[in-house]
Amino acid sequence: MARIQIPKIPSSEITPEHVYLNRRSLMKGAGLALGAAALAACRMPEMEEVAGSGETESADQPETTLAEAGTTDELGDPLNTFDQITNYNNYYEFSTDKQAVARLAEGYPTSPWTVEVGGLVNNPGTYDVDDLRKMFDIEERIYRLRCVEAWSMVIPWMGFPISDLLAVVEPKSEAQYLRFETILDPEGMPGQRNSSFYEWPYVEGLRVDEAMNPLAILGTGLYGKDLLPQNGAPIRLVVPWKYGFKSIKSIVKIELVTEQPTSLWMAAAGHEYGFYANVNPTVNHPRWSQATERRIGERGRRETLMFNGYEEQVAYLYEGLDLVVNY
Ligand SMILES: Nc1nc2c(c(=O)[nH]1)N[C@H]1C(S)=C(S)[C@@H](COP(=O)(O)O)O[C@H]1N2
Ligand SMILES: [Mo]
Repeated sequence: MARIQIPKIPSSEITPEHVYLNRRSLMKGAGLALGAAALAACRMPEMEEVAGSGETESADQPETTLAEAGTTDELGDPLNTFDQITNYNNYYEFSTDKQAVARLAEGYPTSPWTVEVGGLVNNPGTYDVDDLRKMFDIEERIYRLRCVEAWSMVIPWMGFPISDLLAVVEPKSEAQYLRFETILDPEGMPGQRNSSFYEWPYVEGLRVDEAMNPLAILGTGLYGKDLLPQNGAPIRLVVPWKYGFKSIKSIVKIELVTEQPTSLWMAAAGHEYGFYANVNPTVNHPRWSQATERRIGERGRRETLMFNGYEEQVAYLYEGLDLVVNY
C-alpha cells in the first residue's frame, strides 16, 4: 500500500495511507496547539531553532510534535533542515540565484491574500487564505522535492489536498485541467521587472484527475510554520511526483478549463519543459541526464526514482500514456 509519513505521533512510525487519510481531524487539533507555538516563536527568537532541532524548553510545545530532528521520509531519508529549505530556492520572480531569493523576498507582503477560484465550476469564489486554512484540515506531508535541475530535498509541508477545494467549488463535467497563476507584481518582484524573457505571471497546470490525487496539496506552511515568501507564501502547489517547477508559488488564481494550460516553462522552452513533467529517471532533459540527483546536504549523488518514489500512488494516472512523448 501507499505509504506517506506524517507527524510523529507518538514515534517515528511510518504511516500507511489509510491512516494518514483518516488522521485529519486529529491534525486539526494539532493545528491549534501549533498556533500557540508559532506565537511563542514570534516572542522568543531562540525558538526559531525549534523546527530544525526538535528541541525546545518551552512549556508551549504542543503535545503533538510535528517534523523534528530524527524524522525521515517514508524511505528512511532525513528531512532537510529549515535553513536549507528556506535558503536555496527557485523563485525567478525574485532572482535566478537560488541563494539570493531569501534575501530579496524578505518582507514581501503575503497577507492579506486572496485566491480566485473560477472558470468551469459551479461555485466560483474568491477566498482569503486565512479562510482556506480554517475551511480545511491542515495536514503535515513529508515529501521529496526533485528539481528538474537534479537537486532534491525532503520537506515537511503543511497544507490541504486540492481535492478538498475542488469539492467546494465543484468542477463542471467539461473541466479537464486546472490552470494556476502566481501573483503579477513587477513593482514588488524584481525578476518580473527585469526579465522580459519570461511571460509573467508564472503559470502552471494539472489535469483534473492529477489534482484529485490525494498526494496533490496546496501548501501553506512547512516545519509547522507559515510559509516564508521564498517558498511561495502564503499558498503554493505541491505535487511531489513532478519536477519542482510544477509546484507553482504564491498562487492568486485557479481556473478550471477545457484546454491544456501553457505553463511559463512550456512557453519559454517547450522542448525542455513539458506539461506533465513527471519525475522520470529514464527520460533525460535535453541538456542533462535525469538518472541521478544531488540531495541538498549530501555528498555524491543518488538514483532518481520513477515518479520521485511515488509510483504506487500515481502510476494509474498515466496508464497508456507515452511518457517519452508526454514529458
Ligand atoms: N512562481 C514560481 N513558482 C515556482 C518557481 C518560480 O520561479 N516561480 N520555481 C519552481 C521551481 S523550478 C522549483 S524547483 C520549486 C522550488 O521550491 P522551493 O524554493 O520552495 O524549494 O518552486 C517552483 N515554483
Ligand atoms: Mo526546479
